[in-house]
Amino acid sequence: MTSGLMGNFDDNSTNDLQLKNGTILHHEKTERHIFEFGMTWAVEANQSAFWYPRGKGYFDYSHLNYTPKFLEDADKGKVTSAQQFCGSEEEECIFDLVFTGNETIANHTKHLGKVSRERDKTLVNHAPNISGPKKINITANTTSTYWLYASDDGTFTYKVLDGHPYANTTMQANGDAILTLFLKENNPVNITVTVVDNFGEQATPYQPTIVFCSNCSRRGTCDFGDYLDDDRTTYTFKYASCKCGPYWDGPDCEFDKDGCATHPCSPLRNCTDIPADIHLISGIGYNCSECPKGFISTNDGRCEDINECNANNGVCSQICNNTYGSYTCSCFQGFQKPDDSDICQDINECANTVNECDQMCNNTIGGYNCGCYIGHGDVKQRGILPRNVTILTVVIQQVA
Ligand SMILES: [Ca+2]
Ligand SMILES: [Ca+2]
Ligand SMILES: [Ca+2]
Ligand SMILES: [Ca+2]
Repeated sequence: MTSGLMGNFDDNSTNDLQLKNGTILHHEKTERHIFEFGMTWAVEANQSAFWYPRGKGYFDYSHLNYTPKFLEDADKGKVTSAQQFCGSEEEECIFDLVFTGNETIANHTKHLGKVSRERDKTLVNHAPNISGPKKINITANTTSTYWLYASDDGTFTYKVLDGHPYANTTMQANGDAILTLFLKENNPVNITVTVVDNFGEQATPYQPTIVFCSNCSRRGTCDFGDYLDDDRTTYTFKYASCKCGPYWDGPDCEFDKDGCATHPCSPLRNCTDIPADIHLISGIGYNCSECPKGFISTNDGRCEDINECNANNGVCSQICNNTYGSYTCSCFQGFQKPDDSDICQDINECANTVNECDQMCNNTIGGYNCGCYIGHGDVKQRGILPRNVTILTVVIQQVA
């Protein structure tokens, strides 16, 4: 434990003034007592640890016989009038006025005392603190409010450093403040707020990250947890994405959503988008066309080929061939049909070179016969016997 002129640092203020001989000055410590206490600790010539210039020594720097003036010994009337002149708390001023009688000196002392006390207060002053939410969500053209908190060992006021005129603060009786924000434009802004205490000392400024939402064209909702990949983004200013719902699309819900984008219709059906304002009412975002001609819609919405041959033979007179999306009609052998008709008609083989008859040709429905003139060998002998051909003997009358 330390001891001596500076006390003994035992957290007990009643035993601080201990004389060198061990006596403790307890009560009613007058200025004289305190002076005498100090003098008991005065260093003697053989105890000095100082180095002195050549030719000088301890006694050149010690005035052991000097006794200062003590206010308690002064004339009481002078003290009272000095107290009135200086103010009862201004001890330095009172002392100087009592012993010099000079008001100019006393006033100067008073001024120095004041400056000194102010400096002391500044030295022990603590800087204020400010805090608030790290992230602030702002929707365009909408007022947002957040709480700010500050603390200090004295009084303080809030001050918006950056962000005028978008941000302002309203201090509450308990020292907290409401930060009110209103942003119209969507270009990045910085908002910094601080508090300044009664000594003019400023807190480390509070600067939140702002997440700004365009308001999604008033067609969707802001997603403040999901940022847009916007070139204007800064460390403290982000852009919230929009959830546009089923009707609208785009970063700001500015586009009509294409209901056909996900190809909702079955193959062969055409998809037509329905405009958002109608979609909003009907709840339907697209239209699927009917199945094309030759197809029929199944229960699950697919388009299935119609087998036209199942009904009335497809209106074909002879052979019906189903195809994907249509059908064709064709004819048995010996029949043919014009391109523009489904009706098969007999081919008159005798009227063209199709027949293989040597002498006589007789057309039949679906075929033809060959015959020979009288006296000529039969067909077999000629080795020519076309299919569907019967032997026919015909008498040719000579025309006179
Ligand atoms: Ca302070
Ligand atoms: Ca649409
Ligand atoms: Ca078909
Ligand atoms: Ca024929």
